[in-house]
Amino acid sequence: AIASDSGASAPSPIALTNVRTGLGADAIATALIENLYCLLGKLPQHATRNDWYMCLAYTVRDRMMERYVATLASITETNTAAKAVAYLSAEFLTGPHLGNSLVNLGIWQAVEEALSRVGQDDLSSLLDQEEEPGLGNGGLGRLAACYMDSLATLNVPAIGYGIRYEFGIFDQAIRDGWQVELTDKWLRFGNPWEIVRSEITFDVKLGGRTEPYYDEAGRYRMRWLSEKVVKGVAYDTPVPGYRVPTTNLLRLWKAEAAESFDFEAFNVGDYYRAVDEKIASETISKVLYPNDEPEAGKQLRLAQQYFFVSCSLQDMIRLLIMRGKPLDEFHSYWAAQLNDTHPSIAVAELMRLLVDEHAMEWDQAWAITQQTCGYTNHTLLAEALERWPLPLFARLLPRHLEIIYEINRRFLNDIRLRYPGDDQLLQRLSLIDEAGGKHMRMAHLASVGSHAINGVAALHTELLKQTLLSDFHRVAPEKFFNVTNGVTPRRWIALSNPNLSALITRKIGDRWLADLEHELEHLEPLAIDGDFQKEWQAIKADNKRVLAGLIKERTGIIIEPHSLFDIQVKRLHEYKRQHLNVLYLVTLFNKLRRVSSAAEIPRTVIFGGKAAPGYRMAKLIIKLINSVAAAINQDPVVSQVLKVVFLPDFNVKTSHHVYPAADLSEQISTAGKEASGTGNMKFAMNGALTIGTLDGANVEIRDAVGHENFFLFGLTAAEVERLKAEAYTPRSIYDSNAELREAIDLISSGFFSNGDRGLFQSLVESLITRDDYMLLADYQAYVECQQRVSQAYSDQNAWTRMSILNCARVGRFSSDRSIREYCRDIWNVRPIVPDER
Ligand code: T68
Repeated sequence: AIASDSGASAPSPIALTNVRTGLGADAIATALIENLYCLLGKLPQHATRNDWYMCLAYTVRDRMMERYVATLASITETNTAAKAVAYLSAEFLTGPHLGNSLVNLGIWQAVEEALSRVGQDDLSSLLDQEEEPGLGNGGLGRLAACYMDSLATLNVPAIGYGIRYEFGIFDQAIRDGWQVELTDKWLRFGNPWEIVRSEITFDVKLGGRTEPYYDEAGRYRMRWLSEKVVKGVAYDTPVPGYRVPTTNLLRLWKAEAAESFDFEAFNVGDYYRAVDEKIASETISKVLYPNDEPEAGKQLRLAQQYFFVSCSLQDMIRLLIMRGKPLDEFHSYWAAQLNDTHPSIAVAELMRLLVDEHAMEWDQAWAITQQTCGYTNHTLLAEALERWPLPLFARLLPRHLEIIYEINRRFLNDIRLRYPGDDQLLQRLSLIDEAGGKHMRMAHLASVGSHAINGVAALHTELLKQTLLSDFHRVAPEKFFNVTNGVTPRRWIALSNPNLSALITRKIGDRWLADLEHELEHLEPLAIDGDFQKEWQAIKADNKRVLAGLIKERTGIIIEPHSLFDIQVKRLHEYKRQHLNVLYLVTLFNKLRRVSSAAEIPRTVIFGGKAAPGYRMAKLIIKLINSVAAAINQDPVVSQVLKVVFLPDFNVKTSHHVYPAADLSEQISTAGKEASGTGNMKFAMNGALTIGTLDGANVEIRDAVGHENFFLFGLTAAEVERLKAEAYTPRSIYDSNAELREAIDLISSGFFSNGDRGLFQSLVESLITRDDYMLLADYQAYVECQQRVSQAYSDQNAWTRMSILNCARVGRFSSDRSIREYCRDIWNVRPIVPDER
């Protein structure tokens, strides 16, 4: 057991002192001072806020180490026989660690008390001090972080494997309404949460050529003579479960130069070349790629993917051997999940390691590979699918190309036997796209190499089976699963909405945070309880005041906390249709300038999100939002009832203040385009009502909360497809809808751009001529739906009842439920509680 202040601890092989483990305020206060002296070398009177943050972080990390060591032992010791999960992901968007750790360890109050004993009364300012690791773009990276939290909470041994980017997602500033990107120097002041494992390193080969040879047994084999080698070094971050003995780890790889230089042999020139090579090696883990970037410069991205996958698989083999298990039982001890295709080179790399490095027969290696791997798809958008030009692939990974050709040859042979004469089918299934310049289809590699393929929401999985992977579904239907996404209630309710959390606990007890699916629904009867409604409203009002303060601080804009907070936060993308929201705002602006606004329900419309640096249309939409916001906020009449805010630099930390303050959640993507969405779940859990299309997990959220508690509008995915097939003509909608035309014409007129009629022309053109994302088709339905929202909000009691029901009924969108499904359907792993010493 963890030694505590009060109780005696069980005998431990290594005696840790109370200062390192004690969970009471005394021990924590002592530890803070010790760390201040011993780790930071400071006197309390000279310590800065960051010093206090650092020593608190170390103090908290210390308190995870006993469980972390025990959990790691369960993955490395010979006498434990549990299967573990390796979650392979190019992104982990963890957000700040401190607050989450306090929640999961259950030491929030003890830490507050300890801090006040050492003269630090403001925990929240220390929480604010943490620079978040922005090692992800958006939903996919954040999902990986929620899943790590749930794995630990469910006592499933797991390692999250990824890349320790030196620069994460850029920081966003807004200048003159435009997005400006600033580098994210998150490691500037050090990272107290990670432990460098200098002894855990692997060599990763790149480039060069292959060569056949005969081994000692006279067998024909292949070897890879690489052009260069880089070294991966492990950096571990503990991932504590919520009040359980398990603390898993995130193991992120940093690229360094392989130390193979013979310094004595160097002359001066070679010395500098050696340093150049060091720099070149380190670029591999330098920077996170934004999504939606165009093809160029992609070689480095493939190198990043291969780099982290190779280190991770080598590490998994090392850990298996440490446990004394033979390599042919690899799949009995590891379930590897591929988070989208970014780690899909794992299929070829595992084959290479087993066949080339460990001399295993192909068939056995292939069976192991397939049984080990599972593939999660996160998108159907054609432009987002990973395809590598063959020449680029061959240059970087010549041996993997050969292996993939062999996988493909065997796979297509098998298909040929089962479906004789269907050459079209072979072409469509092939791992190689022969059309145009040849490409490697990574989704096909992941599908062939995995025993399970899953989509991330019911609708998405159906569409996956019917469209993108329909041929794979035809030849191997048993591989397909749905696992609807989920989010962790620890971060997204307990940490970000502490007052709501306390209220819920007061009413239904404290089990809900560990069992959202079954416990949260006990709130339901309270939806019509007048006193409870008042408390609910008061908390929402408080949260709105906090967000209003943050907005004032960041943008200077003063908003009315009693207005309806209508929020759309997510990455900027045309399919997410932030500009549909803008069309509605311009329509409302036109209306409010004409007629008295006395009857209008006051609204504050808040946007947040980053655009990929190379995505011009997305950046133009940010400029449009800011331009329309300026006009509305300046208008003396309209601004009485409508304010528009673009909150800069939306990230995990900011989002803690956003979801709890929302009345209305905007989930308005073109049906069929948003695989799942996860922000939609965070909003609903915090009592926001959704205005949304039948897309992604919205469908399931609506079914869960009740159709009468959800504002639905727009075309279905099937209707979108049908309309597209019938030659959709947005111009005819523009011609026939006067309000819409007025809104678009006002944008074109230069009204929002100081008379510059050219500024938004490309955006307007694309809407009127192509409208790929069907904004005009859904415009009228959206405007009318927003009117229903306003009407509903005018009855505060009815609204509050709906708000409570939204929260009470979304328990199934806990990532704990998702992870249980992965464990049961895909990984075949069971919880094990590590030995508490
Ligand atoms: C998101 N995908 C989906 N991709 O868009 C969202 N892409 O519907 C879903 O809820 C979420 O995944 C979790 O399943 C992404 O976030 C990326 O960030 C990304 C990053 C690099 C390359 C491509």
